[in-house]
Amino acid sequence: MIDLYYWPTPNGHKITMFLEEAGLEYRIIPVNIGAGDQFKPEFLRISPNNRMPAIVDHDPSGGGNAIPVFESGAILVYLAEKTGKLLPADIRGRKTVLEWLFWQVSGLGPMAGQNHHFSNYAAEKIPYAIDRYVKETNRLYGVLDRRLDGLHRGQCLYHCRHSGLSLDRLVEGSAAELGRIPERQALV
Ligand SMILES: N[C@@H](CCC(=O)N[C@@H](CS)C(=O)NCC(=O)O)C(=O)O
Repeated sequence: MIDLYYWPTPNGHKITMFLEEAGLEYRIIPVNIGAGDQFKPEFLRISPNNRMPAIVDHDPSGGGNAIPVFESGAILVYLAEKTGKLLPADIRGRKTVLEWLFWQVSGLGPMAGQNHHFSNYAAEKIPYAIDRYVKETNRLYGVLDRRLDGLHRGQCLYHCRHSGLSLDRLVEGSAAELGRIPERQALV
């Protein structure tokens, strides 16, 4: 059984999407980030960065004590290695998936977050900050568009030839996109 410390945000959805796709049994433990649950000491022991998502795997491969994992990218790789799903074993496919996974967690996620903060939530409207993050987010969406366009045109890279949905597509794609694609095998 996997405990998922979760709140319904894009970072949380990444993990529920994986768990559903892989058919793993899990239990959701809500972390209400609006109410400050992420700062509770018991959560800090699992997620030292005070952010959700995090998981605790009570049935780790090879047995032993339960394993806590924080950071969405690390959780996805952990689950992929645990199940053998969505992360190709071959060197080329694996590196491609990890490239796009790292791209998402280090680029698109944080930049879109800053964009939304300065554009929508900041009490003081700072044109320089808004311009900087809007431009960078647009650039990243352009990168994503070209990647998805290439995949849809059948120009996908080595790992795409293998069956199953891979982790980079899961991270890039939205739930809507997953539902839109008729044949999963056609994806990868
Ligand atoms: N790098 C982290 C980011 C996680 C993250 O930003 N989580 C947000 C919700 S999407 C959060 O917990 N925010 C709580 C806060 O800002 O205090 C990951 O990929 O897991």
